[in-house]
Amino acid sequence: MSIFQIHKFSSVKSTNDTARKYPVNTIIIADAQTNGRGRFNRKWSSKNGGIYLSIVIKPLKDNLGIATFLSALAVNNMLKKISLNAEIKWPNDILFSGKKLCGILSESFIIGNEKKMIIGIGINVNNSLSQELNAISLKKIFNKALDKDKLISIFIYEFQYLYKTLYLKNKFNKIVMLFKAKCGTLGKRVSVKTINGEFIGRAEDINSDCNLVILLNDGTKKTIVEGDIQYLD
Ligand code: BT5
Repeated sequence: MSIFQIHKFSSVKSTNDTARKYPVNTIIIADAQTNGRGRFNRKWSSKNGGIYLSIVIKPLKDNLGIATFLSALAVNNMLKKISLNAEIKWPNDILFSGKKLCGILSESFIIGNEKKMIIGIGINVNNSLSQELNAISLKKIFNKALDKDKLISIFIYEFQYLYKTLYLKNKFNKIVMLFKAKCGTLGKRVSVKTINGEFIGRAEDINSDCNLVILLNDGTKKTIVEGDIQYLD
């Protein structure tokens, strides 16, 4: 039994915006988005055939990273169920052969005197993608169209399991631990672009606040709260 109320739309601006009007434990699903967005207000390509959904969750911890990590684990588990071994890239991407298959955008809002946390998840399934994006779809990987509704059900099942057994039980460190175990960023040489400049070093750890710890070339450590990672090796 799903604890989530599901609402489906053919097209919305952004499922994250639609979700604002709904209570905790709601999932908004759209066939397409006219104004899908990524982090830092970047555009998220949202043509028909992809999965675009947002989940309104209970704001238990003042850390959006935990919500993103939880969802990345659920997407990864869903992909495993269709025999796909994908890679999680800190902080919010799922990659396959170095190309982006899924992106996650967690946001929080204060509405009235209520705080809401919304996790937006975009997965490229049967949608076409422009050449300029370093992106890939499941259709491309499997060389055939996949049953999107079936994937959504598997995802919700996996998400609900992790939400109930870890998140609602305040096992945030366990969520970080599982994420670390699946995260391909750790150990790699990376360049990180942040609003405070670019940093180059080896991705060493993810701390309990979901931040990435980089060992810089001069031997010092730098904690990255937000940024874009590029793999150098
Ligand atoms: C993300 O941002 O990866 C978060 C994406 C979240 C999308 C979901 S869909 C449902 C919900 N409603 C929304 O409006 N958003 C969420 P970021 O790490 O900033 O990556 C954005 C970058 O990914 C863009 O600048 C492009 O380079 C690239 N990109 C855009 N569309 C893509 C796609 N469909 N697949 C792969 N890469 C894409």
